Amino acid sequence: MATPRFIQLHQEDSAALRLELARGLSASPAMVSPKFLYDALGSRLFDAITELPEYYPTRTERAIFDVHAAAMAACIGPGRTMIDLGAGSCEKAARLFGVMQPARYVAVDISVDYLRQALDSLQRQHPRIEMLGVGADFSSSLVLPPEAGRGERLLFYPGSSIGNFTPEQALRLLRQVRDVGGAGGALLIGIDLVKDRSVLERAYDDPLQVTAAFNLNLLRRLDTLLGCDARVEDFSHVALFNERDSRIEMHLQARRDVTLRWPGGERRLAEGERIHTENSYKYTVEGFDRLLREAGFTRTACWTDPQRWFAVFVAS
Ligand code: AVJ
Repeated sequence: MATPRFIQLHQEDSAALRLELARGLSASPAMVSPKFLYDALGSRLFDAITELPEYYPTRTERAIFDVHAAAMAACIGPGRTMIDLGAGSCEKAARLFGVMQPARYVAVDISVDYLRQALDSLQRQHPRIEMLGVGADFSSSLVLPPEAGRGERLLFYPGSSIGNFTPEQALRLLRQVRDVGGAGGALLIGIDLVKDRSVLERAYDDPLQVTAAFNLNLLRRLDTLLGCDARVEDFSHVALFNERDSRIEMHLQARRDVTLRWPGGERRLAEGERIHTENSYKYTVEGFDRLLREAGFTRTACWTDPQRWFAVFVAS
């Protein structure tokens, strides 16, 4: 039986991460990249978010696949190398193996360690699919190791994860995806759509406060990674829909005047001042289709749920 292989590409060192955090906290307005939301606890809290009734993206995307995956597969064709960007538990891709029939599966995530367990058990269930785990941060640049092979590629980027990037950054990434996919390449991508403000804001500020915990957990990471003495009690979770920029923003808002101190720096925040922690861009079907074409994709198809809350695109 085949066994999965694993490769860790370059990993950011702790000095670089400290510098990035210190710079962000010193900026005006203060900001911290959403990539810091996902430590072991943060990843679990995100998984819990996906179970919330208010957080519609995960289950809506799943429902779209349940109804339309066969039609998507007809556009894509079998025998491809399926490259999963931000694979995590590999669960979303695994649900599609039956209908997409990939020859090879390449799971990419920041930490290769997180992929080991998932891929080992997945390989047992799908002994005929060749599997490779790649540890890489593709947010700055998307490069795959030669081990990913030269078969026809299907890039898989579900969950509206591309929403964390500005449209300019998203365009850059989509161009890289097109390049990595090559001549016969295809992209299968999930996109959250613009909708009523109240629906959007409840999805990011749920009554059970799981999203608040997810956001506030960032303060604990400031302590671990930067040695910054931020106190969770000093901040509250804020999520708002910025209609002009078509994005949900998450912030940590100071409940009182706060001074954050870390080795080599400090940042004062007045009561009510915020640290910007995440953007989650929402697109229209037309707007995202335009972005795909700008990125060099010439054929696109799109499926949505009946409420048109979420969209899945196939582009080639
Ligand atoms: C993982 C980036 C798709 O933007 O909806 C969920 C992250 N943040 N709740 C999103 C998130 C707050 C999520 N993405």
